[in-house]
Amino acid sequence: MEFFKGIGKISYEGKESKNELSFKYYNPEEIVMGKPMKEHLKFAMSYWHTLTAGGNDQFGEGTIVREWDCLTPMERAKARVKAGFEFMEKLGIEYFCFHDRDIAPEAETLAEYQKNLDEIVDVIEIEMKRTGIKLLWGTSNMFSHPRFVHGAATSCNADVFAWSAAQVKKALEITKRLNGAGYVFWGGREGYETLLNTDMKLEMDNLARLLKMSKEYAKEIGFDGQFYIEPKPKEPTKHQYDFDSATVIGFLKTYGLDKDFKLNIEANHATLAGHTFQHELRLARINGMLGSVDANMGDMLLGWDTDQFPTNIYDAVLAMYEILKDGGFKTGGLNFDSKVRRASIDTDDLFYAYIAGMDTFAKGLRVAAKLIEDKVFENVVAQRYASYTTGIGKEIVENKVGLKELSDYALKLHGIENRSGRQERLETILNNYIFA
Ligand code: XUL
Ligand code: CO
Repeated sequence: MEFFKGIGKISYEGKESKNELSFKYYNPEEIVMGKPMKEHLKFAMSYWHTLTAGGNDQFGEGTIVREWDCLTPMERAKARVKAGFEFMEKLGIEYFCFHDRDIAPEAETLAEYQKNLDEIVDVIEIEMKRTGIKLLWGTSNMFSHPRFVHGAATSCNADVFAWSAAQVKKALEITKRLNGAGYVFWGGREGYETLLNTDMKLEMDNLARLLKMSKEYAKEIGFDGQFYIEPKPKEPTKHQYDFDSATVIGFLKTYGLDKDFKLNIEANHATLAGHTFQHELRLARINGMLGSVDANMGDMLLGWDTDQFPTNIYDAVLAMYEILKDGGFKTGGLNFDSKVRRASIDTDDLFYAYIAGMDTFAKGLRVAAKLIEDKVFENVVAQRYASYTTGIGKEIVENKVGLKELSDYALKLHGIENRSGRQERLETILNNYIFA
């Protein structure tokens, strides 16, 4: 059965093409910096936003009706699998990501729910074999159900901690069964609303405990996929413990978990934290923890996570710049944690959305590669910090001097000369690379 009728395989036609259902920049097999674009970009479909989202928000019900909506819960879940794989095949997307709850309906008991999951995983496994599409990462939804009202691993209720552990255990087993390259922890409700009722120390210790147990269990079952934490500063809780890259890196180091995790950086989460997307990626990169990316964008005028498809070329260039400088994705990829707007109710809106995101990142990749090949920023940065390559600067970075030696040196200085940061010149150069 075909779900997306009337839409065939989307192919690369180049920027002159007038066919809206074609790629203008994403040419999967084209070689950029020694490898095909598709291997650089590793696009993934988010199961939740693509197959289960219905357009509902805090103020209104769902607006989007899909063909599978009229089916019974398990039949609907199976139809979604088929639709998802058809969608990915048509777009040439080779990876997907899911939460346990996205793929199968919850049931009265945990055991029944797990049975539902197994039944759907069977169908997913068949589709993966048929198409060659792979699992980028799996995760567990421990935020939607009312039981997580006080959090999951950080809940004040130990039964909820136990339930969360059971959910992660099963999600890890599924992810291993589907040969997932990674596993994500996004702490949806791992935060607080008020400190007046919160034992912050216990909550953070418990969060680390669950992560440790998960790592141990993964080892036990032979799952060697990469573990990630996805930072987000707020929403749904007022304060989320995984606030941003810097906070997560500090947290992991405090609990001795920094060798076991990398970061999954989401663009809209970066902006919610008051950072640029590039800032979050840079911080992860320089700490050797850049793992994967949730590609989307927020609306600068709205203070929440709008999860829009990324069409901002400036951000895409700078994100790809950081990813290329990190040597490219290893286990990670670009997961479109993005959803169509509530008013985008047609089925083909999904195709337009993904094409827009994929073309934006493809162009971003091309521009970033050219910037790196031409060493545009590298030369500028090298020159800017040249004072650390000789003389007193060299002694500083080689840890050969202390306050006394530096004071002796400074006392002999006759005025200090600084050079221009040349920001506007650099912004112009960057624009010219984009416009080219
Ligand atoms: C929520 C979010 C999640 C994670 C996976 O803001 O980004 O969908 O990516 O749980
Ligand atoms: Co995300």
